[in-house]
Amino acid sequence: MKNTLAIIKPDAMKKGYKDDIRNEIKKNGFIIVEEKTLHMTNTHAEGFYAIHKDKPFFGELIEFMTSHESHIMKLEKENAVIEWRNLMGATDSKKAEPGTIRATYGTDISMNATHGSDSDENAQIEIKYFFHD
Ligand code: 3AN
Repeated sequence: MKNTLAIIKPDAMKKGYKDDIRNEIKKNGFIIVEEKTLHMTNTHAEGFYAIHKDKPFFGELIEFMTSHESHIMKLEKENAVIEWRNLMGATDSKKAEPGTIRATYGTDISMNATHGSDSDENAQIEIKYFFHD
């Protein structure tokens, strides 16, 4: 599978990191096939993160994801899901390896700058969710 869904989240957008993160993505051999900037509504965010609806951090997650614009991208590269997760680093920015996007641009486990699909199956679902293709 060559595609994955990436999101530059509200914290990174607010701080003006959109272009820096896009450049890192391209420098690392990904093609940005489709992209759009979107201010998620509650409905968007709750649908996207439905898998986490019973988690204690769900309310906080929705509030964060609807707090500002996000930049949504369909990425293409061989082994896109794994390659993008490796470039992002660990979910918690404080634990992410130096040099990864989350270490460089994120703050902690909730404000972690970017999202990436966690499997080929979810990548397909998430790409459809935002790009309807
Ligand atoms: P990843 O985005 O690395 O796949 P998930 O799917 O476990 O991580 O979590 C989805 C999003 O939920 C994370 N990107 C993060 O913003 C948020 N999140 C995960 N765990 C926590 C937590 N313990 N407290 C607050 N937010 C969390």
